[in-house]
Amino acid sequence: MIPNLKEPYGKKTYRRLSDLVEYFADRKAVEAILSRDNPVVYEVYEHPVPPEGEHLIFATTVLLSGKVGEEFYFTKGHFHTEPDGAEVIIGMGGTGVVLLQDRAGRCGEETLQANCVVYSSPGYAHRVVNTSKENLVFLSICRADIGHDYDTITTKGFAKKIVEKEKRITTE
Ligand code: M6P
Ligand code: ZN
Repeated sequence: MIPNLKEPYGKKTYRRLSDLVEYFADRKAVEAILSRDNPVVYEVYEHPVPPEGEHLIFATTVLLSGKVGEEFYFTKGHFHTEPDGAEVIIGMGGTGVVLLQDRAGRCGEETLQANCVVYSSPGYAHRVVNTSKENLVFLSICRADIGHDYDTITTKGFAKKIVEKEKRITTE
């Protein structure tokens, strides 16, 4: 049984659609939503620890259900740097996909759901996508001195998109 680490937590971060403008493929759909609203896409609950290799970051993310155009809600996604360590992602509720992409741009995908573990090896960027109608909740664990590289994803993106077409979940 995996404990629900939403409580206690020391830090809560909201990521709204306005924080993700450059990540979604359909910019018109982004602007149309933002003209009415600025929905929360995900929340990260973190227990702060010293940024040292002996410690572990553990964070619970609640990724809401929704789409921007055809594309399902996702986390920004990032590589790790110096050290480029691994991350363990444990599903706690809902259903989705983890995109795992190496620096050469090769992208794989693994299912994430309750009681299921996805391992992001060193050298791989990870993005979680919620393909369900409920919240996708997952716990992530990695070493606390890990560096985060978001720039490579904002400039190059992921090679795969998870979309809904004619009511079917499809990878493009
Ligand atoms: C997981 C971990 C966290 C990350 C969060 C949101 O919980 O990878 O480190 O902050 O997902 O993902 P991102 O940082 O890519 O927005
Ligand atoms: Zn990570």
